[in-house]
This record gives sequence, C-alpha cells and structure tokens, in this order.
Amino acid sequence: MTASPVTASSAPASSVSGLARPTVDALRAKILHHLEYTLAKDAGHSSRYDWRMATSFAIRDEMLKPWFAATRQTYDTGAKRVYYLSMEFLIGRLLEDAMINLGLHETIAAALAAEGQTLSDIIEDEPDAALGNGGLGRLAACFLESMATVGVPAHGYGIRYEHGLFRQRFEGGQQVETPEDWLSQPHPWEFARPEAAYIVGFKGHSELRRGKSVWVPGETVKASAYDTPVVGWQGKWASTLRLWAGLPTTQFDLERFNNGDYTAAAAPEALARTLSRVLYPDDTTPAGKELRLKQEYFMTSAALQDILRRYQSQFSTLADLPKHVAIQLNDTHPAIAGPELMRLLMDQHDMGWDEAQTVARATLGYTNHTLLPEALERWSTYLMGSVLPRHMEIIQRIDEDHAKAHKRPPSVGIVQHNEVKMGDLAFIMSHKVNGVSALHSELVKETVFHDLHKLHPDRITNETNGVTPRRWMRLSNPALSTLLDETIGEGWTRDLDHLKTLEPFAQDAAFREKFAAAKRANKVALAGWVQDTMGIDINPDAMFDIQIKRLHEYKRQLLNCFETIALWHNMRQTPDAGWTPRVKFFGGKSAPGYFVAKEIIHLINDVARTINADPVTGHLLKVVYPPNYNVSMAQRLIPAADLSEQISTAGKEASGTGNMKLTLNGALTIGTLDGANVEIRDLVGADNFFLFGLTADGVEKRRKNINHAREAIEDSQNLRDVLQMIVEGRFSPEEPDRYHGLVDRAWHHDHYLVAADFDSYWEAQRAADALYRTPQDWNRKAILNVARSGFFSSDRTIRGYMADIWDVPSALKD
Ligand code: 26V
Repeated sequence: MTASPVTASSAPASSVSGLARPTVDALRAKILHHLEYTLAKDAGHSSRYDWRMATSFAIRDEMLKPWFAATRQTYDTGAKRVYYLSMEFLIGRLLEDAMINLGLHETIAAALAAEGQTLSDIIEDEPDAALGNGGLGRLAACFLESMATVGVPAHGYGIRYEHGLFRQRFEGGQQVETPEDWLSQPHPWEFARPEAAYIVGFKGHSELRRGKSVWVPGETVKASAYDTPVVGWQGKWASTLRLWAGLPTTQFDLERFNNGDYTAAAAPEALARTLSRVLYPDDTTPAGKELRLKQEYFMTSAALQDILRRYQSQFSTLADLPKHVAIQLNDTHPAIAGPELMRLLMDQHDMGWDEAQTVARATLGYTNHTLLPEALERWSTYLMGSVLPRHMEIIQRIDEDHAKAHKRPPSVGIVQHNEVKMGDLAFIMSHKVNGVSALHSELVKETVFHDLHKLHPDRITNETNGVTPRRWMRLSNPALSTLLDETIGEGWTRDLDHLKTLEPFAQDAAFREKFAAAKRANKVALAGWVQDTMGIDINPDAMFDIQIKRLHEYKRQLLNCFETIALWHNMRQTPDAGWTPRVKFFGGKSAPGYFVAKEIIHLINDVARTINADPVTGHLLKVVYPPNYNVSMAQRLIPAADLSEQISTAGKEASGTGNMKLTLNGALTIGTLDGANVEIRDLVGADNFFLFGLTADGVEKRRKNINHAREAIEDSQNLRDVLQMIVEGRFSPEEPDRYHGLVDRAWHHDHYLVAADFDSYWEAQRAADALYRTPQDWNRKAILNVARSGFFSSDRTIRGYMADIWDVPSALKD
C-alpha cells in the first residue's frame, strides 16, 4: 500500500440532515477497502477505472441506508406505490449525482485528494448510461430522482439494454453510428436480483379449457431483474430502478454442444438475449419490427408480474389493487399493460372480465408525449395476433365493450384497418390520460383524442414537464449554484420556487456583475473544452447560442442553419457594422435511417467548416457541432448558454425539457409558441423572451396555401441568398450539387414552414444581438429568467401526478 498520510480534515464536510455523515477518513478507508477487497487491487497500482469503481462502491454503501429505510417504511405502512413503466431511462452518469444528493461531494473530494486522486477525473471516467433517445427518457430519469426527493414509494421499470443509444461520429461531416457499450465495464450501481425472475411468453395460441381461455405460448424467455437505487436530495428517501435482462428458459443443450453443434446449443440464449440487446434508436416511426413489440411486451409483462407478486405478499384482495398501486405508462410503448394486466387477473387469478377491466383501468394512467402521426404506435393485427394471440382476443373484446357502452363515431376504435392503435388502447384502459405541457394537452384533446375526449371529457389532464434542479443546476452549474446559495440560501434545491426571492437582485448592479462572472466562468470552461476536443478557438465574450436536441425536421435545426448562413453572408458584406459576435452550438443525433435529418447534419457541418475557416468573420462567428451529444455533454453546454434555441414549428413539440434547463441556467430563449415555451414565456415575462413565428393555429392556416414556401422565399432577399449559396455549392465545393435535393424541398415541400418563419426569426435574432450589446440589460433579463423558472422543477410535476393521477401522498413528514 502506497497511500500518502492523511492530510485532509477528518471532520465531516457538508451536512445531510437525518443521515449519519461519514468523515473524510471513514470514506477514505471505505474506498481503500473496496479497492482491496472488492476489486483486489493494490492502491499503488490502481488505474483511474479502479479508483472510480472503489469510489462508486463506497458511495453506493451510503445509498443503502436511505434505500432500505424507504423500502421498510413502505412495507410497514402499506403505503400506496407508484410504478413508472418506460422503455427508456436516459440516466447519464450517477457518481456525482449520488454524491451531491448525499451531501458527500466535498468529503469524497478530500478523501480522494488524500490518495493523490482528482475527483473530477474520476467523475469523467464514468460512461453515460444512455438507455434512452431523448426527452422522453431523460424525463423518466428526472422523475425517478424527483420521486426520491418528494418521498414517493416508487419503482421505475425498464429494459437493461446491453447497448444504449449509439455513439455518433462525424466522417466528412456525416453522421456515422457505432454501437454503445456501457456494459463492457461492470456497472457499479446495480444489484443483480436473479431471484426476481419471471417467464414471459410469445406466440403460440389461445385455447379454451373448462370454459376459460388459456394462452399456450410457443416461445418463452426469462426476465431477470437488476436494481439500481436512486437517492433523493439529502438522502431522505430513495426510489428503485428495476431493469430487466433477457435470459433463456431452457437449459444449455449439452448434448448438442458435445456433438459439436455449438451454434444450435447456444441458440435459446442468443434469442433471449436479443430482447435486451439494443435500444431502438428511432423515435419517429414505429420500428415495425416484431422485436420491438416483443421488447415492449417483455418489459411490461415482467413488470406487471413483479407488481402483482409484491402486492400479493402484502395484501390479499386483488380487487383493491388500485387502492395500493398506481401504474404510469410512459407513452404507448408499455400500452400492452392494459390487456396484460387483465390477462393476469383473469387467467391466473380467476377474476371476471368486468372486474378485471375496472381494476386495470383504475390502476393505469397514460402519458402522451407526441402528436406526430408517424410516432403514434400502431401494430398490424396480424403481428399482434401472432406474437400475442391471447392479448389480441382481449384487445378485440375491450374494443367491442367500448363500442357497446358508448355511441362511438366510426373513427373511434382501437382496431381499425387491420391495425391496433396503441394510443386508443392506452386511452381506453387508463383512468387518466395526460399531456406534458398546457398547449400540448389542449392539442391532445383537439386532435389525436378528439373523439375519445368527447366520450370521456374528464379523462385528459395536463402535467407540464419539469427537470430536476439537483442535476440540472447544483451538479452541472456549481458557479451559479454557489451564487444562489450565498444570495438566497440553499432552500431552492429542494423547493425551486425559492428562486422567486432572487427577483429583486435583478436590479442590483453588484449582483448582476457576480451573475455575469459565473456565466463567464462557465463559458471559459466550455471554450477550453471546445479547443481541447475540437481544436476550434472560440471567444468566451461572444454570445453562446445553443440548440441541443435530437435532429428532427420539426425541431428545425435547418432554420437555425439557414439563419447562420444569412448572418455570415451579412457579416462578410459589412464586417465593421457593429455585429454581436456569436458562437452557434449544435448538438444532437439523428435516427440512423432518417435520411433528411442526416442531410441536415451534413449541411451544418459543411457550413461550420466553411465559416470557421473564414478569416474575414473569424472574430464574429463560429459554428461548433461536437459529436455524440449526450446527458454529460448537456451538463457542460447548458450552464454556458446565453441564448436557448427553441424554434420548433408551433404545435409539434409536445413540451421540451431542454428549454427548461436552459432557462433555469440563465439563458434567454428565442422561440416559437410551442410546447412548454408558452409557459416559460408566460412566467419569465414576454419582455424577457425573444418570440417569433407562426402560432399553432397560424401554421394550420398557412399550410392551406400550397405556395406558402415559394411566396415566403420570394419575399425574403436574405433567404433567397441563403438558398442560392447552398445550391451553388458554396459549402460543398467538392460536390456542388450535394444539397440540390434539400433546396428543392425547401421551395416545394416545406412541411415544417422554415421559409414562412424565416424573416420573423431573423428579426428576433437581431433583437437578441442588440440586447446583448447592453450587458446590464441582458443580465437583468437573464436573472429574471432564473428567478421565475422555479415552476419547472420536476418535483412540482411529480406533485401534480400524485394529486391528479396517482392519489398518493408523500411518505416524508416535512
Ligand atoms: C416512439 C418510438 C417508436 C418506436 C421506436 C422507438 C420510439 C421511441 C420514442 C417514440 C416517441 C417519442 C416521443 C417523445 O420522445 N416525445 C418527447 O417527450 C418529451 C418528454 O415529454 C417532450 O419534452 C418532447 O417535446 C417530446 O418530443
């Protein structure tokens, strides 16, 4: 052992109420213990990975106390439990999150320093757990943390994908995907629970036995559980993330193996493993693949079997299930839960049809996250009938019952045109259906569920999304967090509404200076990272303009790209016209098969290459598109943002959550009246938000004019110049006609109204430029954005679900 003598204080660093706090010495000893006895490594010959694992194990030990206490209290009090079923949990790194929530950040830093290790290096060594595509998966992760903070007895259920969201590289400016392999190293936060395993069937047929339908599956797999504890702020409560891995149900075929048929011997294992092999990276269209349907059923069935097993270990009457259990469906991906819960209640627990349906409906809630028709799941009745024959029978009867009970218009019905509409199934089988922002919930009533809403006017409700202030402020923005602590106290971390008390400081010049200094420090740090990783030199005093999100036509990165070209073009013509220097950041992945989104990525990279090489505008404009945007990169970019780009075609973005994170971190928004932007603008004030573009109604009207794009382009000299430059190959001289298709679509098939909104966007951008040139005004507005964004805590969202949907009180006393 080559450890240096203890030099750091042995007194506990920061405090966590209600928790016995380990000292620096105690944690140092724990880390060394795990290094030696868990990892069998000598401290003198340990790698960064070894130190990270040992540190993670030491912190995990500290999570067990609140986790056990929460579990025990839930059993002892018979409290109602919440189950959040989601195909995606976009967790990111866990080490720093756990340390911060347990109040151990400084203690661990000191313990590691005493061993000659640097905490930040160890934090950076952890791979992101990227078991999600974007907003929907990240929301699920924020909810788990908020449920642990607010005191909800909660489990998240999902799939333990071996490969999370693909890694993105750029080759010649084009996106190239490589598999992600976060499990190639052991994941220190999880506990394998081989004793919690369930059989999940597929295919086969349904037959009548003594008057009862019985499903005889043709294939079976085993779902085996892995648990990760999630501790809330100050370790007062904890929730559990239970992820399922696929295992074979049949024993390894030794005879085949001995006969040399190795492939056949391993076949059942390969088949089962496929179910938890990879996350579907396409969030625009149903993958249309049998495997995707099987994955959804695999997760849902295992979760429901586990929920019923836990329920029956505590309570006797299944009719009381909704009194003790609330199950939330994160989009339609687990919508098979309705028929599956009914099947389990009827076929395995002898409940009658009507009661099973009543119980299932009272237990389930469904959250809709998109209105895009191409993202609404539908499965062919053929596929559903062959993969889940018993469920297909149940779905058909649910549909018939519903038709009988309500005078339905012909457009209503779960099964239509030989397809099962999973949204309608989820709606009919849930007691509450919610949208994720005020505008979205209204549009849900008017569009996708127009007819069902008429039949069930009390069912649809709104729960505006939120984000956890622990990760998205305290962890990612220590500079601003410390300033807030000093100015208004630490209370904002638990109750984000405390930010209101910051409002008067917007008028205080000395505070504005400090606020600006915190932002600048974050920008300097980001500039250093950009220089180190991409070799691009950027000016931290330029406006940092940031658009980070999945690549989608409706999110309109193309509009931002066109404006970037127009800005550059104008700057080149009059470089001395007093321009506000800018750095445009883009970040985001396209679905691998989404050709148009990939073409937009290519264009942005071509534009970046051209602009960044221009000596005329070098001091005025840079474009930065770091590859492989993920949760950790978001944590780096968001605290450094001045301007938040939320520019989707109105009516298309259900909510957005990046918009909330950026506002909270003191960026001003340039945005359309879409999703939660509407609520952000209402709260921060119209004067503190750069609004542009058509409204959702305006979009619908404008589309009726088939010449909308051509007319807008003809009216805009700026936009004509942009399209001309692209078409001439200004950004792709090696292949001048590279973007002819893109430009042609801009003229003739502009479904997302890029052209119609271009001039209005340009004006709003110039207003942002002007304001940025008066720093005290910009900073005043930025401070007001922070002070007025307390509403966007996911703690508030969770309290909304508890009151409106789950009927669950907090298990915490205060
Ligand atoms: C659909 C599919 C289809 C099959 C393949 C995998 C897959 C994955 C996701 C989806 C639907 C995605 C819906 C979605 O991500 N909605 C986003 O939800 C966020 C949280 O509520 C919200 O902030 C975003 O505005 C919304 O786009």
